[in-house]
Amino acid sequence: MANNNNNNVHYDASQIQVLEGLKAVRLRPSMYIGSTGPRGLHHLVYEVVDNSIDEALAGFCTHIEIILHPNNMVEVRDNGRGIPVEIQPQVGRPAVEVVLTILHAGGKFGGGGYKVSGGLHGVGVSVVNALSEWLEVEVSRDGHIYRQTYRQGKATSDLKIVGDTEQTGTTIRFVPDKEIFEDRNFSFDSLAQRFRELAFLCQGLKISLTDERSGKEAVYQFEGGIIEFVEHLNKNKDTLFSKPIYFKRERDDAVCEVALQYNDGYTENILTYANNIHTQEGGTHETGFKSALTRVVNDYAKQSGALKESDSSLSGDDIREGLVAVVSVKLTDPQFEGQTKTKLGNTDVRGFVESMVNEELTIFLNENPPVGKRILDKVVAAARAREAARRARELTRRKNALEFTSLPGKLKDCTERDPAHSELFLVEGDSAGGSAQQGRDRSFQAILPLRGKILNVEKARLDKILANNEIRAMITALGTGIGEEFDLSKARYHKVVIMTDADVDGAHIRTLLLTFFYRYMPKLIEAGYVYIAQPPLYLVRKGRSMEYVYDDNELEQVMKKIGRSGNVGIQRFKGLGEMNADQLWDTTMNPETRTLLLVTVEDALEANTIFTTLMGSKVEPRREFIQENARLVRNLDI
Ligand code: 0RA
Repeated sequence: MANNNNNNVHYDASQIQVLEGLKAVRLRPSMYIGSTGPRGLHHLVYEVVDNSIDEALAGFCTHIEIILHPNNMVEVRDNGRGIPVEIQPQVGRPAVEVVLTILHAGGKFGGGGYKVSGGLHGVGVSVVNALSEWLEVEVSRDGHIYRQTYRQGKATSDLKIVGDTEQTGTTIRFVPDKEIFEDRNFSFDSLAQRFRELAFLCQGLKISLTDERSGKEAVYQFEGGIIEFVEHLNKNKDTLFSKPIYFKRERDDAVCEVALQYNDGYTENILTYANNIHTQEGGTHETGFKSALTRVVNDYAKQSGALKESDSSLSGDDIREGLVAVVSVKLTDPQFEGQTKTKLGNTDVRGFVESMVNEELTIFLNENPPVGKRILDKVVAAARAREAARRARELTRRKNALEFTSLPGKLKDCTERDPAHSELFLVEGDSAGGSAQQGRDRSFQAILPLRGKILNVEKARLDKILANNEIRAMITALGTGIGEEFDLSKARYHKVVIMTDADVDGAHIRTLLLTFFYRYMPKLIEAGYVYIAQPPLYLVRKGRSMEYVYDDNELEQVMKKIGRSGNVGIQRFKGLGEMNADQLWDTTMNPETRTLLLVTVEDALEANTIFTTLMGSKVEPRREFIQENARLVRNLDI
């Protein structure tokens, strides 16, 4: 590199700062982007897009375009004002170069104009530059197109005018550095999911994602903002009223928005955001929202006579049954706390959100009595059911203490007593249960046959769930308890294997079981205890030799290999019950030869959407989803 344009740069204090900064980022990338795995890789794109989002929030950008090119190149274009290009007096370099090369010179630079600033961890686009083997910025501004390129964060050219234009905007293209990122494969689905969320949160902003590798494309633009977000979350549900309720309030250094709508289900789904970051651990905005909601609905219930003065108040849980809400605040100076830095800490935000919801929701309910009535019917019913469930549970606890501690009769337990070496197979149907019982290695494999359809736990309240025999048997066999009383250390098996037929009914039962674990024993999934068995679909015989085949693709391969002839026979297993005990052992249960899929909950939001889509009241979307639900599941060879 004899002709590096940086040669004409004087090594003054600012230049040393640049080099030190880049070195720090490249030395410890995880400190800046979380990891150098897929998450960190995608974070690069989000960091760049966040800068364009800031420009949109400031009111100057209406369209952001993201293009995934072959050769690991990502392009992010916006039609904002363009990063300023004039010489920055303190540094003596063009502002755009400063933004791209000096740590923490990103969004805050330029002062004025920026009321709020997003950014996942607000590390700035210079971090992306430092971790890219190549980056190019193009600014359209003041009638010209300016361009500069960089390698590993260092300029490889000066900023140059390369053309003229009437437009304004910024384009950043970059290739993540392979010295930093082992896997540079961007996931269209992950990016699309996040961009959809961002488009909901930035009302009216158009975000398009084009994948030139595959030809896929997604365009998101929501004139309704978080109102449409709530509609989306409720799209497969029956709602209590047609339009989500929406409030917004602004003050000098903050804006808050709330959209909410009830459905006829029993779960609560409140998503909270601060500066477009999903605050998984909640925080002051969530607290403010919940306490205002509880108060307003209780007051309204008393005032309308649905609740008598002598009645005890409705609990927050009752009031949030079937509630879907999005709370989004944007602040000049957000404070993130908690284990994963996803808990909003700004104390004044609680009062800000709380008084808005107190005042606005009171007005709304008074002006919309039919909606108010439906909400009251729902929450009062919830309170009654909860009270009934509490009594039922207490009764069960006392009366049936024995029943819950003695193992269910249907369980064929193993002899092993160390949970770490014990496996529990949940098997669909009695006949398959029989084969599994004969085929298993009883020293460490237990069988629990499940008869008929498992209760749909999404549509039932806890009292009904606990009354269901299949579910009770499962809880008792597992030994962990359920919900708040769940205790992972009491698990009697460290592998719980769902073994169902490879057909639509099997997929349905599997989904019901997964929903149950997800809702009531999420820690069992997080601990990596839940698996899905992979029984074969076919047995292909040719003469004396035979081969098990696990899907249709594989069948095609196998048939190509052996060719069709008179002595070739294909047997299709319609269910586990059609396999004899040896076959079941060889193909599905023997640890030496089987494949198990580990169930993971990658992303609570996505899992939740999948489960609610699957388990909501409407049937059609469920069918489509069932085939896809393997997305929850990661391949694992054991
Ligand atoms: C600082 C100041 C101004 C705009 C920007 C930064 C800016 C940064 C990025 C990054 C990606 N797209 C962007 N668009 C704008 C305001 C400059 C002015 O006053 O005109």
